[in-house]
Amino acid sequence: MKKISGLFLIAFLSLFSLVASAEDTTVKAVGVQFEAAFIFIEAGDKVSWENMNSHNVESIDELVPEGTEKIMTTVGDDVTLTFDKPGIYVYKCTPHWGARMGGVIMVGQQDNAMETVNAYLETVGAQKGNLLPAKGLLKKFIKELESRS
Ligand SMILES: [Cu+2]
Repeated sequence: MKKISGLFLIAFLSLFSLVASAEDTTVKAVGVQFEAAFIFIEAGDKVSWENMNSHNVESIDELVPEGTEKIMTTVGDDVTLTFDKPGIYVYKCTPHWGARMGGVIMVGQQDNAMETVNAYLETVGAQKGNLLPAKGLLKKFIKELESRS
């Protein structure tokens, strides 16, 4: 049997807690970060954001599955959203995007996750501007994906 790495154990425990908590994942705003910044859910699951007193959730149009409805919550509101469509969603906190406050939600098993993320990175590289803070976020997400595979 292969050695069980700490990361594997953490991934396993997160998976276990996802199952145990019945499809509702909580993301907490701490300072100008979302914890956890990267979450993995199944289609139809809910995500709740807490401690959002000066924060919000805004989907980044270029970095979500095609045909996704825009997400734009009110700054200060704790919200719960349901993700029905599989894919990879990148979102930001509008007021703190300059500080790279954002996150990534992967909905469903994505066999082409790495390709999708690389395509997102190309889009960021081509458009720059307001998309630039997504670069570091996506690179960290790649590391997370690698640690899970
Ligand atoms: Cu914020």
